[in-house]
Amino acid sequence: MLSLSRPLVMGIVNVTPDSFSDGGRHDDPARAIAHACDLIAAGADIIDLGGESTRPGSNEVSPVEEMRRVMPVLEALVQAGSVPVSIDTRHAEVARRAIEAGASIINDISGFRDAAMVALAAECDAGLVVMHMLGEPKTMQIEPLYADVVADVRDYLVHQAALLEAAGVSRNRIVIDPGIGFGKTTAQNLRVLRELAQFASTGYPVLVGVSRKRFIGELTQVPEPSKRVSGSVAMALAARAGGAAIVRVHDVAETVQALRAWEAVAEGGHR
Ligand code: HH2
Repeated sequence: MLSLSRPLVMGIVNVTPDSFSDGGRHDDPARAIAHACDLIAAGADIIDLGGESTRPGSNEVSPVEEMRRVMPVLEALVQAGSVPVSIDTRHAEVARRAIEAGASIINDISGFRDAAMVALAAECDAGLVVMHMLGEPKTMQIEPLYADVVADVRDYLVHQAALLEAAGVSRNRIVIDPGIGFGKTTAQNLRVLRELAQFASTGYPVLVGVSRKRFIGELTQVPEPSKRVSGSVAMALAARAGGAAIVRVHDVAETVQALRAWEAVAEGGHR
């Protein structure tokens, strides 16, 4: 099991033609594997492998196509064995194949809504990331409404975690994620980040994914996602300050360096 005594960096590898930031760059297995190796060399503690873009407005990809994209990469990374591999999927068939092939974490952006995903979670011993998303990627950004975004999202995550525990999953396998950008306006994303301590105080480790997201572009007026690195690093530090245990990022080297520096001040680590 991964230790959470220091913040962990989860490096993103999207084997997709259409992810919002790196779509089409690693959609061939050899390129995806090389990119993952670069992220590991840059200090990634975990690789999060995805075969479906879930950017706002995207269409669902079939599990067969998703497996075709991710499995060769997953197998190579598991064989290399340097860091745990997380499978970013909302499809139980894909998660099952990935676990059978040696993935250590299921990262489900639909928050284990699917009973088949809950059953799989109960059968295996993988780590589980339970993320909040309002509805579906296709429609989630159309007027997202909450009574209170922080309380609603936190209560939902605690409810989903309890559902997993009731199915037999031990609490220490669960990580919660408020799902920045998944059915949330810029103001709602900022409120969640500002009040992240309310998620951390549930007792579950918190994962935050802000990397290169649209709201950073909006706040900093940078339309091109790959140019949002500094804004993303700043947001990752804000998440860490709010108690995030894991940050999910594209720019691993930059984030690792920033976290080390921040940590030295915050924790008085380097004496
Ligand atoms: N964000 C994305 C995908 N998966 N998983 C978790 N747990 N948290 C997140 O915030 C999160 C996630 C979206 O980012 P990306 O993978 O870069 O883009 P796309 O969905 O277009 O592939």
